[in-house]
Amino acid sequence: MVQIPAQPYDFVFDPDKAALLIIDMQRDFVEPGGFGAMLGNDVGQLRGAIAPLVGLLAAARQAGLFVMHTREGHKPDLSDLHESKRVRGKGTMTIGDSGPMGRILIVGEPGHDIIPELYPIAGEPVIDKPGKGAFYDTELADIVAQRGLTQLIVCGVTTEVCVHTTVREANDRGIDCLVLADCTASYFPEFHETALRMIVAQGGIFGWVTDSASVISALTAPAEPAAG
Ligand code: TIU
Repeated sequence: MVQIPAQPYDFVFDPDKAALLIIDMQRDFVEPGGFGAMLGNDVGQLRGAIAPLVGLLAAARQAGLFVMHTREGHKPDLSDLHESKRVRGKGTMTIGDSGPMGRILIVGEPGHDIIPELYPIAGEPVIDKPGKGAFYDTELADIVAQRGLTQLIVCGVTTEVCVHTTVREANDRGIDCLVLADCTASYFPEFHETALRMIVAQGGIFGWVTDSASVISALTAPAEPAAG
């Protein structure tokens, strides 16, 4: 057990029951020509999270922390795409249409894949999710149960959409979430700040917030001597 300084109070980190969950660090969200850009966003707003995440991921792997990745997207036949999501926004292009990185938000297309800087390695589950939350219609709850996980260190994009939805889903399943301010990002900086404040308000109604340096310190801290 290691105490990690956090808001609204210290997070008691138990690496044996924790995992790093990296949400949707896909080309479709952080590179031009993908889903995020199609929605009218400035994808450059998200890129600041990449460098801190690279450092965190290296430290997590070094420490042997269990790592999971998610990708938002849909099957090529769109059988897992609700019509409500397909038509939302009334844009000229939508999910499944062809763009510069292949069909938008479709599994197997270049844009759907995780960015090279954060590419998963063997042993790190990649959870494909059709919704904003990582628990909806995925195997994540089974993995959490099988491994006895009770803590998630949550990173990725975007703070107020897929990160927030996942944190809320996890919270209702009895999982403590520690969200990293520098390893999450939004197309709207003010939404990022407010989303983080919403997590820690009311005594940590959805969880805790800290930064990658605090987690890296905890991951590299010498083990506590055994009691007695
Ligand atoms: N649009 C937006 O901010 N986010 C998403 O659609 N998905 C995720 O957050 N991954």
